[in-house]
Amino acid sequence: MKKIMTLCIIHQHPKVLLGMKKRGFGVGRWNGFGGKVNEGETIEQATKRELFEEASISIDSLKQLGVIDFHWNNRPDIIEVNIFKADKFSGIPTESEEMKPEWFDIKEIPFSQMWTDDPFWMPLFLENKKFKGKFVFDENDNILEKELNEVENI
Ligand code: 8OG
Repeated sequence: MKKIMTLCIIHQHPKVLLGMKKRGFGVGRWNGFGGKVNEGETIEQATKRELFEEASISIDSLKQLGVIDFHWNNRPDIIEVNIFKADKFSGIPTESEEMKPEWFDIKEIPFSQMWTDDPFWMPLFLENKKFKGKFVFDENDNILEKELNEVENI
């Protein structure tokens, strides 16, 4: 089964807003904000909802830059992560039960404490390039296969 997920990173050059995931899937890693798309919601609505739930900030406009399918060699499910950028927001990034927000200079993105695929697509993201990809992980989240292509349209 394919799970549709969202991921949103606020990029106010030269900084990005990430959050330390405090519980659940991806715990202990810095990431953008996001989660599952609920029934009856568009992907964009889910992205805005998750950003508000996890960091108490609201966005009006957002731009989808990427979509990546994640597979594991020991699991049947596939995760489709829709990756968005926003540059303006209202509210003050605030720690929630799930995430602790923090700004990082783009030269100091903490890749060693992030998902192992992030260093591959983050440079495209930072340059506002659109991309599609597929990563296959083993049970320890090491990359077994990767495909990543810049595209004209998502
Ligand atoms: O609702 P939950 O906290 O489980 O959502 C997981 C979040 O993690 C969601 O925003 C999507 C995101 N995510 C993955 N896989 C990967 C990945 O490989 N890299 C990054 N950066 N984010 C990921 O589910």
